[in-house]
Amino acid sequence: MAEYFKNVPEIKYEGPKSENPYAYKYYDKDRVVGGKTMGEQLKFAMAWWHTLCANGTDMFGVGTADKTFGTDDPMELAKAKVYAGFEFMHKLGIDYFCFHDRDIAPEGATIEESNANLDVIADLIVEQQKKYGIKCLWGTANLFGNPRYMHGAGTAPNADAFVYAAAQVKKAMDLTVKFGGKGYVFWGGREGYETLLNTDMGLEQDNIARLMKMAIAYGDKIGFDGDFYIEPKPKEPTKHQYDFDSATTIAFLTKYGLQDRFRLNIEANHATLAGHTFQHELRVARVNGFFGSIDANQGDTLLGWDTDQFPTDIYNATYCMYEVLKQGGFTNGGLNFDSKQRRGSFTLEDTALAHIAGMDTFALGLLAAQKIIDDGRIDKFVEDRYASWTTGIGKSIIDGKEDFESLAAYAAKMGEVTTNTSGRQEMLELIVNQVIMNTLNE
Ligand code: XUL
Ligand code: CO
Repeated sequence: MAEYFKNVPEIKYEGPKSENPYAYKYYDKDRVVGGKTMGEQLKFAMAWWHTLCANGTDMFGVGTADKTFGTDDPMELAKAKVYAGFEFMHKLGIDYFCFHDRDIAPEGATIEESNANLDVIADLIVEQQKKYGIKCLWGTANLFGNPRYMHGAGTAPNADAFVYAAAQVKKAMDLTVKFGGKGYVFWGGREGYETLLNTDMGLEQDNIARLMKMAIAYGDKIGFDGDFYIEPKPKEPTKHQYDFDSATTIAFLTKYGLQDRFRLNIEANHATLAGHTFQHELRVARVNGFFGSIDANQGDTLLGWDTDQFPTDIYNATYCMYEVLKQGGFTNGGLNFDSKQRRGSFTLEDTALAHIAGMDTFALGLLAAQKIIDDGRIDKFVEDRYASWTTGIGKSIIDGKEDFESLAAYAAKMGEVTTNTSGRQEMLELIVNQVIMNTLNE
């Protein structure tokens, strides 16, 4: 069988001192961290669309990378991508993949033709899954690329576009179940608006909730026992997207009674675009019971668009893995690299090196996050900071024993607040630095 990533060897763990670019310095898959192996804690997934399809095309120029895998026939190319993708995941030790329907097989002239193309490729994917023991993390439908979705899919003003979207989601869910996927993602790239002058916002949101309810009902019929996810993003491609950020999305899910089956798929670069940190978005999801899965990339804070870069920022990875560990780890979710190499890094070797860099960054983040927890100083500081809620008047408020009258009387007796203590932000930041440095020097 053809080898596609010819210059990429099987990537092994060689430790932090290794200078071999084709080796992991921190990702030691079987090492136990926080009660699970690194492989189980991190659950890395390859994004079919970026890794196998993205060729560096941007608004100003054609592709720079050759992702034709030796053929220009659309179905032959789809098959070649299956072989190339599994070879790649196997070589890197990546156990999961994520896909859109249109990444894996070309769209035909009719729904039937598109679905027939999908069926051919899906059988090949299942064959390769068995061969390599690789799983599907989540599936989704591309409801944004085709011109039929120019005004949206689940939020389209034109009911026919909604109908087509429902048909596509149905098939994408069938495929997800066929691949054993435990997640189904809704990312609403066109589910938003450009101007309120032509938009019925209330109806649009009611309708996409209807689409999601139909997905839950259909999932129950076909035995989908995983999680549905919404992937918040504030803008791009539409000016304003309804799933702006975690908080907005949680309000939407709660309003429409979708909270039992839906969780969030948080993407680092989408957090940046919403003006939040990645950790903020994860924390909002976690404390409200909506933590699900992660698209692990990074943006450039100087740019206002979704650069989908491979993650190399140790702080962000550490803070992210801190949230994951505090959550008790992933259940159905994992870390999907919704990331692409830069346009100038145009070789297949770069595709591998970019993943290695991203995986090592998150492995280091996991090690540092576990160390922060084991070290205990940060958690202890937070606990002490809220100690006034565990005794006296604080406890009494939490126990529901107080009201405005009793508190006004208490305040009159108490007088001015004299019990504030320093927030010690700089000291805490230094502790994080110290722990990360110790992790690096281990
Ligand atoms: C786009 C994005 C998507 C979703 C899946 O910004 O993140 O690739 O992850 O549709
Ligand atoms: Co994403």
